[in-house]
Formats: sequence, structure tokens, C-alpha cells
Amino acid sequence: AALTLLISSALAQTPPMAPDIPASLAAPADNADYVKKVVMVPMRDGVKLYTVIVMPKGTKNAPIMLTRTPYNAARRAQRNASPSIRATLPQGDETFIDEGYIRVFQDVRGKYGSEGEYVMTRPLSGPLNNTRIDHATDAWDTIEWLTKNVPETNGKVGMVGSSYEGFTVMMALMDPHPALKAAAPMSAMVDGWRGDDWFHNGAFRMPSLPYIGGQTSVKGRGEAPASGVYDDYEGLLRAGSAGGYAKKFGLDQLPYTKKLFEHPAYDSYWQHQAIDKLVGARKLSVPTMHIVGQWDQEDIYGPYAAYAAMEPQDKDNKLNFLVIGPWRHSGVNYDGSSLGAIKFTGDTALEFRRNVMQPFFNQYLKDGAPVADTPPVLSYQTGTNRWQRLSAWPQSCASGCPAASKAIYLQDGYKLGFDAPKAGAAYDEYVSDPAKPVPFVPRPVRMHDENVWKPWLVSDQRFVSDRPDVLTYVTEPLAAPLQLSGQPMVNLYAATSGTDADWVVKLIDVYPDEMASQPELGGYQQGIAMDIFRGRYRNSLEHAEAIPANKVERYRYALPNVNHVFLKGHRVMVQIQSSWFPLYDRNPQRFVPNIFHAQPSDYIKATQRIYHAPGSASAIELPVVEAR
Ligand code: PG9
Repeated sequence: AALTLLISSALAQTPPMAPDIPASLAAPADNADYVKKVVMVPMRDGVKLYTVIVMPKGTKNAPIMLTRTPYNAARRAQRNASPSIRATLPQGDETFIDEGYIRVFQDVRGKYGSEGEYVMTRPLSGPLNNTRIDHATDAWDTIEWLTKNVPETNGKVGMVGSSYEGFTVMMALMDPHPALKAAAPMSAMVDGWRGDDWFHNGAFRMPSLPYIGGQTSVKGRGEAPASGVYDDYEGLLRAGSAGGYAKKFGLDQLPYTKKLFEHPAYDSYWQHQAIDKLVGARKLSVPTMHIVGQWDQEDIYGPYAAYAAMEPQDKDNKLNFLVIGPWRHSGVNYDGSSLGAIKFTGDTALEFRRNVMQPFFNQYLKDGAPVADTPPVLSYQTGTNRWQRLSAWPQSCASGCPAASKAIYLQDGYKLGFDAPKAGAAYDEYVSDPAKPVPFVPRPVRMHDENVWKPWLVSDQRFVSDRPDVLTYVTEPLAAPLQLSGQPMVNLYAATSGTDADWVVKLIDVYPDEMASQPELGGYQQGIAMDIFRGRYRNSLEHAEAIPANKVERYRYALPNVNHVFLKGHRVMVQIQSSWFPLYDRNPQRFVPNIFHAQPSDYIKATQRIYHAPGSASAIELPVVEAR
């Protein structure tokens, strides 16, 4: 009997040559703790948008948190393939999950699963958009549909999103659906020319071109062109102008590249898209929390500008809030315990999301939730590393702020101090050679290396401080802490032997020679507020003007906002240079009508003089707050 059993069980075995891919498979038991649905949500013009809805099993009476994205809703709603909703949704969503929210991601029209046509940061219906469709109407129609068709919702919707997704949040505020109860635009792209993704003060940001290639060459996921070099500094230099680079990789055929190249100045094309101006002109009704990282390497301008534009309508501090964290671009959604070499007091991003952002949303979205204790402005003061609840932003400015800014002057002998220059040499000079532009990070420059790109604004500036084409001014070690809270203003007096020039001004915190607790920070030159200005726009951002050669001209522009304390024993440093490559395209230094199309012969060496003399005293007006 034992033998028969053995034989029959051997017979029941799967033959070794049975094909291993079955014709059909029964689905395994559903062990997920969530439900995921994909729906095509109809817009008013009949176009349907691909929308992913994720919620814990058994959800009832829950608020909806909506994100509208050009970055693939299906992927955004699937960090990992997992039966657990926490592992499935993005890291930044964990507190929404804990509170039982319904999470919705939607592809914007024309991208990934959505129908319709894609227009990059589609302008609002109006002078640049002759249709009646924009992101305001698409958000409105989506919220209308969700509140009517998702039975598990309590009918209240919030919107959240960073960068481009922050831009779509801002757009939803232009004509908000009544069910949109609260919004948190993070690192929102607000003005592509003044200081966000495409340009900073007229200087063009070269990574825009591969981004446009990846985003607009196909409807789904596109690839940035293969550069063919290890060191992008080398590759971009060889390509010549931005126009030359675009042509080399076929990016000049893309409509958005053409639009950029046709609008190098701050003309009506950009002015009509300035989200801060547009939103500021509308009636504010949705409680909005603007969130930004102090070292946002992509959209460092927009969130402050949008907050400032909306603030006049919020006398009672009920609708408009600002949060400044010690973060990189979109860093609020990840681990905020450090940025590059700079460490903070634990995971500042999670702390903020859990203790401030979630209660803010809950107040407006969850039935019966308590009123949150949201300060008008919450800002992490770096240097001292502590959160501050502030009544307004900025705390210090030229006039009308709680404190008044104070100029720190360039002085003879490469010194920096609060006394205006009286004597000594009138200027320092350097030769700016477009054939050898100053790199923005040490070479080899790997533009796609996230470990370099994300923290680069706090990176150590020692790698260029001794270059002959970088001027470096520094104070003595500070006898007392210097507290800044606002936007430093550059007031530069400079002359060039060329007829156009870029001016890069970098405000830097120099650490003491030795830092026993973190030795690699000894003498570290940490970027605090740094930006570029294209000289041709000194008199008008809209109309470029050649610079008269060898004539002292004044260049005035704002650096990014800071909330930082230069601690006792640290030194304040200012560096000045005329290129920042390959993040910014090179200024040929000979005036040409459109720098995008500069020819190799247009690039000339120029002698730059930076003045520190009475009557032409270059300075940075620092938003100083006296220590209390
Ligand atoms: N900074 C990116 C972007 C925003 C808007 C337009 C183009 C690029 C982003 O991270 O989405």
C-alpha cells in the first residue's frame, strides 16, 4: 500500500516540462488595507482627466486631499507596490493617512493618462489663453465631480502639492470651488522669469532645456537628451549659447523652447503669468499656507511673492500663512534633518507636517476638528536652529517692517563692515572670461546628480573664493550674533569694459576655523542668500539696454529671503562674480539683442570693476533684527 501511494503521488506531480506560464491565474486574496480606483473625470469641455483615488478600506465621511500633477498620477499614487497604504502613498502623505483622508492624484490635461492638450504651466484664461479652460476651471470641475461622486467623502476638499504641483494649487485659488476649504502650495512655481524655474532676473537656467525635453517631447515619461559627456560644464560650454545647446539636441523644435527663446525679457508674456499678481488681484477666500524651503534651489522666489501679494487681504491673520523651513526644493515632503553638511534639530519636515500642517488642514476639512494654533508665519531660524512663530514676514526691511535693514559695505582691502567706505582704493577688479566661466558647484558638474543638486545652495563656497575672477569680502569674526529676517538687497556699483554683464552676489556664513563637534565645518563657507542679475535689465526688466562700457552703473536687486543668525565667532562674507555656469547661461558680455542666439564671436573677456568709494559705495542692505 505504501508503494502504491508513492507511485500515485509521483504521478500527480507537475511534469518537468509543463509550460510555466499558465493561461490564467486566480487573483490572490485582497490583503491591502486600502482601496484604489482610477476614474476619468470629465471637464466642462468634455476632456477627461485621469484621476487616482486612494483611501483606507472602510473610509466614511472623510475629507479629500487633491494634487494635480504633470508628473504621472499613477506613479505619484504608488511610491511602492504594497498592501499597505503608508508604503503606497508618498512619504509626505503619512499624516493624511493617519487622519483617514481620501487621497487623490490627477494628471493635468495632456499628460500621462489625461486627455486634452498639454501647455506648460498653462496660463490663466485671458490675454495669453483664448480658451475658457485653464487650471482654475479644471480644478473647479474636478472638485465638483469628486464631491458628487465619491460617496466616502464629507464633501470637503483640500489641495496640496509642491513645485509644478504647487503651481496647480495656486491656480485653483483663482476661482475656487466652494468645497475647496484649505490649500498648501509648497515650493510653488509662481514667476518663471523673476526668480523661479526658467530665469533668475533675466539670466537663463540651463537645466530648463533638458527638463522641457523630458516633459514635452512625449505625452508620457520622456527622457532628457543624453549629453554625451561626464562633465556637464564641458558639454554645455562646447554647445555655446543656450540656443546652440537646444539645437544640438533637437530641443529647439519644441514649442516651449521657442516660447522661452522668444521672450528673453520680462515682457507681457511673463507679466500676464505672474501668479502672485493674478492671485493678489482676486478676492481671497480659501485659507492658504504657503510653504517654502530657505534653500529652495528651484522655486525660491514664488512662495514669498505669493504670500506677500495675498497678505494685504488678510488683516485678521485668518487666511494667509507662510512657512519657511530649513529645506531644499520640495524638502518639506521628505526628511528634514539635514541639508548637505548642515544639520538641524531632528526631522524638521516631519515635525512641521505632523504638528502644524496637518492640524491646519484638519481644522478646515475634518468635521469637528479643533481650531489649529497656526501662527501667521512659522519660520525655522537657521544658525540658532529653532522654530519661530512670527506675526509677519519680513521682520526687517527698508521701511514698514518691525526692524529696519542695515547696509553692510564692501571696503578697501577686501573687507566688509557696517561703516561706509571713506578712503582707500575706489574699486577692485577682475577679468571675467566667458571661455572660463565660474562653476556653480565643483567640477566635474553632474547636473543630474541629485546629491549635488538638492543641497547645492548651502554648499561650501571655498572652491571658488580664491579664483581671480571672484571677489571675496569678509568681516572680522563677529563679536555678537547677527540676526537676519527678510530679503537682503544688493546695491552694487560696478563698471564693465564690455557692453553687457551678469552680476552674481553671494552672502555667505563663514564658520569658525575649528568646529570641534563637526570638524568638516571648520572654515566652511555656507551659502545663505545668493543670486544673479543680468545687467541689461538694470533700468527695466522689460527692455534690455546695453551697458555703456567702463561707466559706473548701479545694480539693485533682491537676494532670496533668509531667516538666519550668523553666530558669534562666525564671519559674514560676500562674493561677487560674473558667471555661474552651467546653471546659468553665459552672458556674452558684448550686448546682443537676444542672448539665446549669441554667436561664438559675441563672447568677449571683460574687465569688471566693483566700486567701494564714497558716492559709489557697494553694499548689501541686510534685513537685520536686533537680538532681544
Ligand atoms: N521646479 C519644477 C518645475 C515647476 C514648474 C515648471 C517647471 C519646472 C518642479 O519641480 O516641478
